[in-house]
Amino acid sequence: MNPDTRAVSTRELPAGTPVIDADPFAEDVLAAPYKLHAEMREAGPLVWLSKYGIWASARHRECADVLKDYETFCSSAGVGLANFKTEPPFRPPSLVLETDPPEHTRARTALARALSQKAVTALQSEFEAQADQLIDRLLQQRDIDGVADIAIAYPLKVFPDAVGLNEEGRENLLAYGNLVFNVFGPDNRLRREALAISAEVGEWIMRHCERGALSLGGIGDDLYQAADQGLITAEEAGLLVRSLLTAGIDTTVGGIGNALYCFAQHPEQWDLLRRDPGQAKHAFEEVLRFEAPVQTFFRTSAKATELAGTAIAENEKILLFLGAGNRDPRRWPDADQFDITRRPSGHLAFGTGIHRCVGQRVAQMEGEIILRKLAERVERLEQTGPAIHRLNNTLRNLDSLPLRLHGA
Ligand code: OVM
Repeated sequence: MNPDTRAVSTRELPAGTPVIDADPFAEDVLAAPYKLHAEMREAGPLVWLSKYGIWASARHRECADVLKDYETFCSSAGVGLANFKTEPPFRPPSLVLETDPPEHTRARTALARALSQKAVTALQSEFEAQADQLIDRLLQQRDIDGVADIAIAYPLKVFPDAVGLNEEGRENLLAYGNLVFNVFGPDNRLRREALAISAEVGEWIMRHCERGALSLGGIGDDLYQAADQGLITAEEAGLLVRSLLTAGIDTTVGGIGNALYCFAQHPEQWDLLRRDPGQAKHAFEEVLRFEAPVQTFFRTSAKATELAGTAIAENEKILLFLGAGNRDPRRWPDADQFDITRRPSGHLAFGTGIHRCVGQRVAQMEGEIILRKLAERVERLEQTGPAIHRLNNTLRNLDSLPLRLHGA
């Protein structure tokens, strides 16, 4: 059934349930979501979204509690609005994102090995060299687009290189991530446009997940070696490469773009980072708290349960506003303030629990390196035009950020 037109108003809600009629996936809300986030957060720990007939939470505690209780709130029915038990998924489900234990555990183990601290540390010097080269070029250019020239250019070079892909057709990686994250949302324009290109882009992606498309010694090859060792099948290795290519690009593009946006908008915070570029890792975490690239994920109740005193039936969707939880004043003082001196740990931008981002060390390294090197070499990030957001049902991402780089 079309999730937009489900007859939901008839459901009998527990007495006192806060009802939100606004559509969090409306385009004006996606462009500026934080006002509605605050409304939902203040309405209660758990709210009912009447437009979709689902539960939602915009508070830090409840989002974290749901993510940690993977037995009650499962992922195998999909982590978007569509319920895989009643609507067939648009692509074979992810072996790691859209599964529960015990299936999840094996896939996760293979990915965690390929993305271990040791594997990530081995990438560091190349990631640093690529950042240096990029910044050399951009300081000559001076007037740049922070999104195209840094937030896209850097991750789209270093991460597919690390996975083992060749250079050709990498724009398909951006298109694919963008479309998968749109498909998590309701049946709106963004989702329909994503589905319209999913066959063609998906076919390109699947071809590049094959063993023959991946260079030896890369992260992708490591997953096929796990198949050689019998930990997973070769077919599973291909689908796990697909997970890397789905989750590993648009998310880090968003993180780096949002970082440039935060610092362009808060020059006093850039001055603080410039005084101690060693704080770049910490500062990137504050960016992720403040402007989480992945704003939302859903779970589905695997059994009847209770959350924050409210009864939830079996097989109901619950939408978790991670980006709103990250600005919950119950968890952080002055939560709506971008402040790199605060303690941002505990933010939900990587999720939490058994599905917490398995690639987070790669993402953190990309963000840390690019911010540290920019802070060492750029005195001022002057915003020379309007920041334009790229609307997506899940991601908070920029499309354009005109900048003038003032060399130090
Ligand atoms: C996957 C996948 C897709 C989207 C997001 C994600 C943030 C994972 O295909 O496994 O994690």
